[in-house]
Amino acid sequence: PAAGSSSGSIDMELLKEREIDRSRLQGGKLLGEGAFGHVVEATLTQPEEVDVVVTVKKLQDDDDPQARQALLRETCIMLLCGNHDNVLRLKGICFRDGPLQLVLEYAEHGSLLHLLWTLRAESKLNRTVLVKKRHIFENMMVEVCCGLEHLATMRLVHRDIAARNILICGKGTAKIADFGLARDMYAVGYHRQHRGHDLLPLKWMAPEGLKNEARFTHKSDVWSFGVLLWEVAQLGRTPYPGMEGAGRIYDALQNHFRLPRPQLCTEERYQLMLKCWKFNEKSRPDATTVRKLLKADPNGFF
Ligand code: ACK
Repeated sequence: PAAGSSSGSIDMELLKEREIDRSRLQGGKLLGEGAFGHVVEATLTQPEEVDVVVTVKKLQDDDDPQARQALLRETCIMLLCGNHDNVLRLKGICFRDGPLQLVLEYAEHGSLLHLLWTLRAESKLNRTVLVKKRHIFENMMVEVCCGLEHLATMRLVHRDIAARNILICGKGTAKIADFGLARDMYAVGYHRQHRGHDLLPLKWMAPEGLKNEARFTHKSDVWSFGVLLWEVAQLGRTPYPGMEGAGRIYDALQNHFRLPRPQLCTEERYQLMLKCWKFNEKSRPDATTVRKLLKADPNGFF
């Protein structure tokens, strides 16, 4: 099943295996809030180990059966995803005797998008900071590729690879984060469909996803990864400013229009982005090839 898709069943047995008793959680500060849900930092007590800091995601309206179903479905997908250092871990879920709560690994440094915004502000004061931090971002992009390779081996498609969904843990490790609620917190990157709750990340979507057929494969994640590279080189700016609507973006892409080359990257890095944005998905590299190309050009940013 495609991650984040509305298909796929809810496996209650699987959920029960990972149930966390809500009395083990002690809420802390609010990290973010939106119309559909909120994210808080919390402490999880562990029977025979030291307590850990975790992140808890809750729905704003737990009585909304559709939202609950969607979150449970996403949880099952995350549980099927297995463990990988570059995919944010789901520690468990509270679903009995109260609101649905997802217990996730805590990412000390927040999202990559946030980090890019901070870097943009810092670099206005002192441009040398960019060159100093270059290797950190190179490394993060390689790590995201490793996460994508893992998802591909698990036959999972993320469908929402973007800087807002990459979280940065201690020591600067980049992790592909869960999906769903970020959509709500960073509404600016999304487009609301006419009906329903669905918010679509149009500007990160490959043409086959934008078209009516709405097809998503590993190669559509590679397209989004190309947009992520562009976000890094643009220090977190939003792609295609002023261009709105699936039809308009699709037509532009079909007419060979692509995001322009950012000033803060090498020609080689831009060529890599263009490879990710091949109209025909069969011509796009897979995540393994992208990772090798990144490593071959270790000073591609800034
Ligand atoms: O962009 P941020 O710094 O990273 O601010 C948002 C906010 O909460 C609302 O989504 C941050 N966030 C989301 N998931 C986690 C997590 N697992 N650990 C730490 N911060 C998180 C996100």
